[in-house]
Amino acid sequence: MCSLKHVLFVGLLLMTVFGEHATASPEEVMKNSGFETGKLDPWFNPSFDPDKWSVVSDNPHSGTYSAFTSTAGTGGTSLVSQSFAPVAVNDIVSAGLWYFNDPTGSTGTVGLATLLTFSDGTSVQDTLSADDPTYKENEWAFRDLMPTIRGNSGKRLVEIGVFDKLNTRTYIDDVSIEIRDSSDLACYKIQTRHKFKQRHVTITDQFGTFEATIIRPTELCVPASKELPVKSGKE
Ligand SMILES: [Ca+2]
Repeated sequence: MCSLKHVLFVGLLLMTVFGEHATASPEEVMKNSGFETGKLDPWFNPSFDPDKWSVVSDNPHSGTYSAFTSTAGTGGTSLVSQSFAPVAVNDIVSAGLWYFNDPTGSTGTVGLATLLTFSDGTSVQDTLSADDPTYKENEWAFRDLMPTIRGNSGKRLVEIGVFDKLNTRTYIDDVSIEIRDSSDLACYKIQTRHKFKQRHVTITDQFGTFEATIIRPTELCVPASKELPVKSGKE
């Protein structure tokens, strides 16, 4: 491991030698995440569900449409789901949805529930309690699913399903799961040629400390996540 002095030197080197920073954008897993096709597909209701979700245009969070169900007066709750190719939990960089609960006739202690199903057949429910300070009614509010998803590290997510609050009129919109691109490297192009010998360096960023060897580099890439190796470009 290098001394602090060495790390500081590398920091200065990066500042003076390397210029542009480029990194891949996260990739959206969900299809029709904001219901802007005007149809539910590829979202689906379980066949036994009597209070099916549908796409409506009277209360979007963004765009023109959102998904809606009313279980007010039925005493029930309703699920809408989407399946997708397995996604490694460790690759997920963000996950969440917007919900709008109109509490007419509302009962029950669960404000919003999201069912997360994995490729091994297990599932967990992300539960937002109706007495949680972050729970909202009669306004659009965001539910971050990452704390629950992070608790299932090592699994592969294959389906997400959203329940409305018991006995409530509920809208959802912009349901998003983003994964990092597998080639996601933060790359620095060298704009000024400095003469120096082969050099072993240590690079420290928000993910930790990495060892690298620089030999007349034209570009240096460091991992955008800690699972990826350091790559050093050569002339
Ligand atoms: Ca929308």
